[in-house]
Amino acid sequence: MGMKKYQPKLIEEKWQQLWEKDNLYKFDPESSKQKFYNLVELPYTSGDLHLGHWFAFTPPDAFARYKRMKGFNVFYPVGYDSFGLPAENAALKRNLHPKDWTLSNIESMQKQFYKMGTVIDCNYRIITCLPAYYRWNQWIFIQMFKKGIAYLDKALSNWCPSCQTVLADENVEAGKCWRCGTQIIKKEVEQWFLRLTAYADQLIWPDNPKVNWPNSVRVGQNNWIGRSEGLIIDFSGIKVFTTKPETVDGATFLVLAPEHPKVKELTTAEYKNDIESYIKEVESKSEQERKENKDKSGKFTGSYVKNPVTGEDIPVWISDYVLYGYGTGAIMAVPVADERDLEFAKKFNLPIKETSFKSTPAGEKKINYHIHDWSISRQRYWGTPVPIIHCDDCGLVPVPEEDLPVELPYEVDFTPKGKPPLATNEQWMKVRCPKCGKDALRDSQTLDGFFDNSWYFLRYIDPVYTDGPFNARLAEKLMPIDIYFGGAEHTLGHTLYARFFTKFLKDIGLLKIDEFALKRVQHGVILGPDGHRMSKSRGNVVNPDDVISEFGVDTVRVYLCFMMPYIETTAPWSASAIHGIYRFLNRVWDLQFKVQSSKFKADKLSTQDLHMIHKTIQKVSSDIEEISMNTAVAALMEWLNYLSKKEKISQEEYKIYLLLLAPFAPHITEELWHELGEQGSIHSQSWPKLDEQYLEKEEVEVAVQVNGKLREILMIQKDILNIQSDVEKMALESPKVQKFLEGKNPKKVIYIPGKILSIVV
Ligand code: ANZ
Ligand code: ZN
Repeated sequence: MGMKKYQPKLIEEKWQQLWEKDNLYKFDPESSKQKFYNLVELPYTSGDLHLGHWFAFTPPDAFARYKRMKGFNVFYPVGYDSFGLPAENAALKRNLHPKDWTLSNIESMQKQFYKMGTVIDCNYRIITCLPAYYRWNQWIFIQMFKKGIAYLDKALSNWCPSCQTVLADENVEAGKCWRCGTQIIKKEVEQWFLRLTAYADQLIWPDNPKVNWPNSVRVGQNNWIGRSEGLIIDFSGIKVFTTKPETVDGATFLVLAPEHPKVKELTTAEYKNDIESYIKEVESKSEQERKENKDKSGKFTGSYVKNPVTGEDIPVWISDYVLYGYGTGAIMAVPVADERDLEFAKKFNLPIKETSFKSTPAGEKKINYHIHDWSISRQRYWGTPVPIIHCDDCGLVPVPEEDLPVELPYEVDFTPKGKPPLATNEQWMKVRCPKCGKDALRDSQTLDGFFDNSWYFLRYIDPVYTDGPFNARLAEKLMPIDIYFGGAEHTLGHTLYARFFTKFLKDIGLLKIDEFALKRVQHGVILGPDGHRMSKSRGNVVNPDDVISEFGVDTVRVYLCFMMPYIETTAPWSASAIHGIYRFLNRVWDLQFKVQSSKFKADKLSTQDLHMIHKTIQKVSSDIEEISMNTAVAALMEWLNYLSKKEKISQEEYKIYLLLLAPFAPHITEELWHELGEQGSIHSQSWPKLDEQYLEKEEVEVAVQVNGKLREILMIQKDILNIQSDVEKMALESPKVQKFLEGKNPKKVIYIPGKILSIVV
């Protein structure tokens, strides 16, 4: 006989150890069952699993358990995104080495995952900062280099003076560094780029994609890519890009970006000082600021060009609202048709002229993209070394494959000094050129962490594979990812980069798929009890360890599934609600004492019992499929209320209850399952089968009028009640209605959902 009282502590550790001992969650990639690749974005190794991690991982874990019970071969790995600036900054602050700091964080995070009671098979884990992983970053980088997708270039870049590194545009927030908040400056830096623009067209989402990604993500990515078709038109040797070539007759001046190379030759002596001081002024602005630019500023160069349609001489100005990195870096201004141009014309008293909207001159067709090539290298230490050798004679030479990995040296002075830390380790830097054998130098930059996490999901499949970046045979079996959970902050950036890598890997013949994930689900954010984002400085951080020691893991898991919808919502932590969940599990526990022993089989289930069973099976299953965990748990609470009112409950209904609750509360259900005398784990059972005959057909009466008179009452099923076309079709097919239509087509049909369908003939 088991415990009288629910004591999560005694149950939870016991089962976690038994599950591990029995290899319950061992994944077999060769299984003949249908695969299901369930994935959550890998966590960054910041130290502890905070409540946000628990919220991100718990509903997916419940989902994975449900899919297992539905008979799928579920693959649910987790790894550690462990390179990057935060580790380096944190280590600097604590006077530790980033590697030591990171590896000890991983150890504690690993323990916390274990404590969560997840179904994750830890044998499939990757740690991106270890050579076994990053050698394949280097391998992929070299393939990209050979195909011209990775290239070295000088570019005016966002530079964080405090972190002493280049930042990608997405990492600049309102002109400031996303990490440290320092004002970004512009600096010309030699760096590596990935030619994202070569894939821009392929990355644009079609209207009806074959995969199930949220519309908001697809629209966001398409806007970011920003494909735009137009013409290049020549104004006395200055080329402008326009999407409205039909308005050339309304172009009354040209505006060049201040960085445009022609500015110098166009500027006349009289305006030289003006122009030069304006250029200085603009240098400090970020691209984002320039795009948002509210108050127009600019200067006249003193020169004129010919409008190719009207033949008039029009003045040439410079202004920061024209970006050098887009189109040709020069525009024709049409104040009547373009608001920014109008604002500029008004401010500087420039002419405003009508356009015929028919004045297109011949020009060269051009497709532009707003997205830039991806700046991928950082002038910092804690990342994958760029596997390229700089030789005075041979130029850029990739490290031969057999010499990979180029290991990141441990002994490096990584305090920011304005030159990459790796460059300070001369011994490491010096190398022989693989082509000519002369003295050469390594590349001193490292890859951005977003490189690591653009393909990690392929490495999970066989983390110890040595013949290539990933096991292509198994990848063919297990890819694409069936559901990819993650944060909304990765709409731009990570998920687009991963799509880009997928397309590149397909181009070099390693993959056969176009998209890496069939479905994308973006979770919301859990706030502190005060309704603000949890942060140490606010003192509103809820520590999962504290709550677990008070209520147990299962309560926290059920709470996280129940408190709010998983998908893109925010809600505060509620201390009273967690008590409510704890009471709920206690009631589930106490229900065992009402279970009829199987000797009393005669005690049959009533029609209403059967109805409750199957209604709940249906609701919980379909809600879990939709990742609507909160409503699934609510349905279980409703059924519990029903069961609690009964004198006795049957083994059969209690078993089904436990099976439905198992994905959410794996420990308590396992314990109670065994209390019922079962031998195998509840987590290896099949999901309860729905028998539709026990579901009430939920139908609603809808009155049908023809020319204002009631002619028919239709019984409409609830699920189509709001679909006018379906209800209308049923009405028009009804013989009673047809009689009054007299073969005529309805002139007008008005539908008040759930009430009246009114047909006028
Ligand atoms: C004349 C015109 C008339 C324009 C009109 C628009 C409306 P998208 O759709 O983003 O490609 N443009 C071109 N290059 C630019 C640059 N480097 N910086 C700022 N603006 C630039 O927009 C293309 C339009 O944005 C172009 O068409 C050009 O203005 C401007 F009624 O030419 B248009
Ligand atoms: Zn050489």
